[in-house]
Amino acid sequence: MHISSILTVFTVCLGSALAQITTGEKGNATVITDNPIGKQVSGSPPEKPFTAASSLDGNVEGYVTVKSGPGGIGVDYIVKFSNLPREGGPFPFHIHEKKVPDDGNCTSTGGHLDPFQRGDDPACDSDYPQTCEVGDISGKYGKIDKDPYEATFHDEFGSMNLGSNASIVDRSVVVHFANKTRITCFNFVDGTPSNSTPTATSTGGMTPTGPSSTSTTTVPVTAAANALNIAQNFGAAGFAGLLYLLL
Ligand SMILES: *[C@@H]1O[C@H](CO)[C@@H](O)[C@H](O)[C@H]1NC(C)=O
Ligand SMILES: *[C@@H]1O[C@H](CO)[C@@H](O)[C@H](O)[C@H]1NC(C)=O
Ligand SMILES: *[C@@H]1O[C@H](CO)[C@@H](O)[C@H](O)[C@H]1NC(C)=O
Ligand SMILES: *[C@@H]1O[C@H](CO)[C@@H](O)[C@H](O)[C@H]1NC(C)=O
Ligand SMILES: [Cu+2]
Repeated sequence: MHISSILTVFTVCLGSALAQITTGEKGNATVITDNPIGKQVSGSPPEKPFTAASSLDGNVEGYVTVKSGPGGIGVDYIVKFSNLPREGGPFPFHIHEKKVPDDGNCTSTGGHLDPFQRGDDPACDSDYPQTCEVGDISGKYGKIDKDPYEATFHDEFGSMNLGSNASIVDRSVVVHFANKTRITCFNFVDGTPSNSTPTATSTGGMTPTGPSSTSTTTVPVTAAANALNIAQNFGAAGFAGLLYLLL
């Protein structure tokens, strides 16, 4: 075999290996560097699921909190889900493009947040998160595979700025069965402690509440553990603010 044919074979193989990475039609996701320090949003599932199933008792509980990453680079997700259906998992979850309307219809949230037009087929390669849909959280970081499920992950591609094509704040979260059926969905609200105290006004079942509302779940939490939880989720400053509100 001539060197040139070996090189040709090598080049062809390399080419097809690279071709297997699917990227967005508009390229790879952009690393976001201008997220406002301290900005945070949070949301929780409503009382009733969108799709009821015999394997589900009430609705999925928990929250998704998103905050600006260190130095304003990307975002940190703090995720907790419990009371999941007893079958039909593992459960994917994503940031969807549109907010949940007042009627709670999860179908109306559209598709995944996908400014670079990657699409969800074929499934994204989590080794290269920049090639995934910005909103494909479980594609990049894993599906909900236990109950309770708790995870935190840093994502460089989410924006906390309204108006950015990768903005998370005015979107929704959808939790699915493995077969893609939408179980529940919810919007984000500003994750300031005043919005997540039990006294926050509610306009109905669809209004998401912040992480501290998880104290209403059946999961037993001591006051101290709950305080720690709040402190971890809101940071020291937010916690001080909450204390101020309580006093
Ligand atoms: C996107 O990222 C992948 C993985 O790093 C890389 O192979 C590919 O060349 C990148 N595509 C573009 C258009 O930048
Ligand atoms: C999807 O999975 C759930 C849970 O197993 C089941 O209740 C539902 O009927 C399935 N939906 C479809 C369209 O297959
Ligand atoms: C939800 O909205 C979709 C279209 O967005 C519609 O086809 C469907 O009938 C609605 N479902 C309910 C339960 O209202
Ligand atoms: C999204 O916004 C970023 C930052 O402004 C920009 O670099 C990128 O090209 C935009 N992407 C698309 C698909 O419009
Ligand atoms: Cu989804």
